[in-house]
Amino acid sequence: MNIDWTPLADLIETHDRFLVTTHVRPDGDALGSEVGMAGLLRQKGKDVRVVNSSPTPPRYDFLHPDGKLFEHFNHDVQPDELADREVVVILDLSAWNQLGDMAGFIREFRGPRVVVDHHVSQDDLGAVFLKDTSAEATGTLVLQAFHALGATVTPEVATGLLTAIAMDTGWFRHSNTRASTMSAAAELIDAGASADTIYRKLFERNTLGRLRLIGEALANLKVELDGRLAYAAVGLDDLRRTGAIPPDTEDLVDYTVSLRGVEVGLLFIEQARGGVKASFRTRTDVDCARLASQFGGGGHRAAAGATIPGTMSEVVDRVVAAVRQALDPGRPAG
Ligand SMILES: [Mn+2]
Repeated sequence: MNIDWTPLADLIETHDRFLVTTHVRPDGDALGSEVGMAGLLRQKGKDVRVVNSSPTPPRYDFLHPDGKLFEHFNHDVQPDELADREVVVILDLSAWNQLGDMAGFIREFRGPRVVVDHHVSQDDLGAVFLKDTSAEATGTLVLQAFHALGATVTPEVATGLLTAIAMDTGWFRHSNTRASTMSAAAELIDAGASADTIYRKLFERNTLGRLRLIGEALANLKVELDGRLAYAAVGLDDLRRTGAIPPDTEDLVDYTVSLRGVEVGLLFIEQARGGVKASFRTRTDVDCARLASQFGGGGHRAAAGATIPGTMSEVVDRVVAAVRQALDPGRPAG
């Protein structure tokens, strides 16, 4: 699927001050795509601020070595300091609830809004949608924008976009990895991204807290339906006890689907602000986006999530019941 990038080209033609943002709890695709989009806009002579509703996880600090690109909304930057922004570019999300603390600001934003994204679920964000749900990552779409707008991929941008694509494909292992994914990666490596350096930054800088948290989560892994469903839960007290921080739970859900015979893997993470984040993964044709949407969330067929009100045990019960129903429709609910 090819996106028509004319709306973005037109906005670049007619505006100067851009705001770039992404979803809460940003991942590699979110932050790497921001590096790319900021690079593209700056190359076009634009004034760019990248402001996120969540802080940048330490795992991704290498994406802005001077520590200045990503600004934390309401912390590094106050809303009134963004009053001069003319256009907002929203990356890797299409749902209001993914904007976190910035949702109110974006709702009231008077200038044009552009969304560049690959998620299936979609709210009416009052935006121009530059979207391809078949893309493996938003980073791939940003790379397409470089081509369409005749911009040069610098080593810094290449590092961001390779991180984006690598993280959303599970380092080129998941079913969304295609020949074109590898071509994009090759182009980015040619442009100056170092795959081995990025790999080490992402996967070989674990903290002791994260490793201990993974150990505890696996020690308490639950298996149901003769091994077709596996799930783990991380409570706030688990974080405290192991010395882990909330972003340390990233990718932990992948262990649940690594178990032989598992069709759906779930990870439940208690949220400091209340409620529980549920992550859904499958390696079969179960539709995770649909499962998550039953709980007000969304995502992709193979990977989705929802933040659900309630205590850990209530949320686990409800979600596990829904997955049981999806895996075994003949069986009575509950
Ligand atoms: Mn993504």
